[in-house]
Amino acid sequence: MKRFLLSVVSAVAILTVSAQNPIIRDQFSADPSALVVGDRVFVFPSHDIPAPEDYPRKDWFCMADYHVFSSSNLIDWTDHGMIVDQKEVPWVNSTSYSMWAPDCKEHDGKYYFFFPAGAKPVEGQRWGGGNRVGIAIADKPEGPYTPQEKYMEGPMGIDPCIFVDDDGQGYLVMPGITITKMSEDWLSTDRSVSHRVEGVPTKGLVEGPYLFKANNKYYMTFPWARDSTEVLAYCMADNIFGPYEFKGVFFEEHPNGCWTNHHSVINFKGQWYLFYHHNDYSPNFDKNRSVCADSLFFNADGTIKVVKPTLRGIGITPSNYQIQLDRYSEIGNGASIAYLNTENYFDGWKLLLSKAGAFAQYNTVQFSKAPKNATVMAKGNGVVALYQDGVKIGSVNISSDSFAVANGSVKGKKGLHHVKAVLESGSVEIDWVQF
Ligand code: FUB
Repeated sequence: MKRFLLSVVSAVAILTVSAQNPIIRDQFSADPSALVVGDRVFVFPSHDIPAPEDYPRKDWFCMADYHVFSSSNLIDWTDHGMIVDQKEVPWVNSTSYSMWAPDCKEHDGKYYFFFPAGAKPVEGQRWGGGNRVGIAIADKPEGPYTPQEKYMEGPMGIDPCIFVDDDGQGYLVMPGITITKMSEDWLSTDRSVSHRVEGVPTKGLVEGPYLFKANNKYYMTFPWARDSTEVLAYCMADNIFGPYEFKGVFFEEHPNGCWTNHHSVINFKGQWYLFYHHNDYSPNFDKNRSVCADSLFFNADGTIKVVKPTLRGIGITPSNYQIQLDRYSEIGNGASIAYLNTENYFDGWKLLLSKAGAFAQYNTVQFSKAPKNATVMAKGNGVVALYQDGVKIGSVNISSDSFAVANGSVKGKKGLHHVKAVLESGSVEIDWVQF
């Protein structure tokens, strides 16, 4: 009955959000594991929540369930609802709030969702059951998922990752870092075929391993607390069981001091993408994080180019969407951004243009027809000129004490363009622009 209810919740809790970075805007989300299924990308993150009454650790990670999200265009993300809940898994301590980084992969036509959680205390003993790895199985990536009655025998700890090699063989990768062959039914591992990865730094915490393959090379990537907070680093090998060689850092520390990072890498329609997290919607508490994504590129020798996190993120934005200029590709001449509402950070950001020449550029906008009108949600007094690829297409006069829509005529072109807003006079705040 409980599982039936969970399926019903999953079936109705569908919400579509349109996003740049962060890509998930209706809740906190962390530790994203992305999976390509056909022409969609599914993201299985963990779900940070502010600590409720029955969880005493107000300064720590607090995670009670998992949601799954998907997108076909990397811009519109659908929340398929909750798929696994700490209260619904027989072996999980229902008040442990420790559903940390998960992973999901397809095997024999079914989807196997691997998740760590705090196990119920062992009967007759005083101590807890420790962190174990559980599996929930579904026919479709969006669920509904049915959790196994028991956790996997063997692996203990957090951050399970499942890697599927070209021959279909699955491997469980755990922090340590170890790679262990999965048994045929994917419900256990064959511990006689296991390898400890060499080359991994021995100083500073290493967690969240994510193994992927590109151009016949194995990339063992992992968050690493090199100095004060986590960077993303990697080792490379020609064979699944190594030898692996340390290749360095491909994502630097978050400048604002967000302590963790955790990631996954996919190739979707020929482009590589990195999914990771950062505490955008919780600037004062880095245990409430949000999933972001950016493009990833390789050097000619197969090493990974350093990924620079952007606000613009990935995907092509249709011109008739509310284009969030505060998620800019480039900004200059004194332009800045600020939260719209510091009482509710999920309201997002605004762009502040306060002197002539201040600008923000937002790249890759698809105009399905030549734009004739621009709508700007803004406040203040001033004139904002709009450009396509450096060519001025018109301007909008803004004159309002509170956020209101202002319209202006433009004469632009159809096709894929970079959009730029430049303040010509006055001082304004912009929430979004639409064509
Ligand atoms: O989200 C909780 C933990 O923080 C993850 O399991 C780690 O990888 C780190 O991101």
